[in-house]
Amino acid sequence: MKEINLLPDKLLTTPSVQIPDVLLSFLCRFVDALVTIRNRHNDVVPTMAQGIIEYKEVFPQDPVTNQNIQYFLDRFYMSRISIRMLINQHTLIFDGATNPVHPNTIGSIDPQCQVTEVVQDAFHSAKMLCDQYYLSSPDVILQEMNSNKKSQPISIVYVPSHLYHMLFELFKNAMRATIECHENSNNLPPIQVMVSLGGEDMSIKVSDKGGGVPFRRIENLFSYMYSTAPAPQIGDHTRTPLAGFGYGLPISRLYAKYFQGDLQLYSMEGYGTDAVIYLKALSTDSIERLPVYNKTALKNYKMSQEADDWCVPSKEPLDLANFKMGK
Ligand code: W6P
Repeated sequence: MKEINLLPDKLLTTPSVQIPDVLLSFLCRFVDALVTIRNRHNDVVPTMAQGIIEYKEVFPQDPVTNQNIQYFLDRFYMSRISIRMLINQHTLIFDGATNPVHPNTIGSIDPQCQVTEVVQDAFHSAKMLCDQYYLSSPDVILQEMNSNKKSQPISIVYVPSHLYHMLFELFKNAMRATIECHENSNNLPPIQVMVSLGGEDMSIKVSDKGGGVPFRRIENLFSYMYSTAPAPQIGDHTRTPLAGFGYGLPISRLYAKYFQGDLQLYSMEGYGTDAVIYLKALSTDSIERLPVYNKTALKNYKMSQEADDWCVPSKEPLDLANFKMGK
């Protein structure tokens, strides 16, 4: 429909090619319907989180349920990211106006997304939250290495809002760790950010000296079940806590994976944590990654109910675990 408007005016105004009013009004109603659908599903993430909280109030957490919830929600939220991306593209492209701040964007895609600008925006927002909550915040040291065009700022084709979401989450976690680890000291070690562009990858490393996380616990940071907890009731609970009570990390990793990237944590307990976002440098590699519902998917739900093929600590079959819980 947008492309029809690119035809010569004299052709567009011929009786045969002219777009009928009913079609134009249908297009408007379609955009309105999309906006309604998008709004209706705004709260899906906290609603599902509440469901898990309610489940945990009644049943103990077990590895099998955790694995199935993880598998389901990763795929469910990946579909959701994709559907909302499509809705956003349609509504942004059909509302006619271009974004005055970023005139080159196509819907939510910026063909020249300035990575360090998004890093600074996300850091600034996290810093404000951190200052509000803890009355202080660490500084940032930002470096970049553009191996393709030395001395030029790094830019990629990307959805800036997705990049912002991931970085904001990493900064909140890095700041919280830094502050809680250096409670009794008056100078906080800065958060270091390295942005690097190669021939295949564009990588962003966020490093904190917040004392790190034991290796055994890293996986739990991405678990929907283990990282769901009711918001803390202590202190000022009109404000949301800085980090650690939500789905920030698993969903940030999905944003990275959505365009064939990834998000990984490398932690050294006792020292600090490096969080790395890997994105594709080339738009030709940034293909949408979507789940498929088939027999393999079905098998994934059944598989975890069989006995583990490694001894100590063994993962027990579901029926045995249930038996032990007295059901
Ligand atoms: C931590 C835990 C964490 C998660 C994500 C990013 C950074 C950090 N630092 O200590």
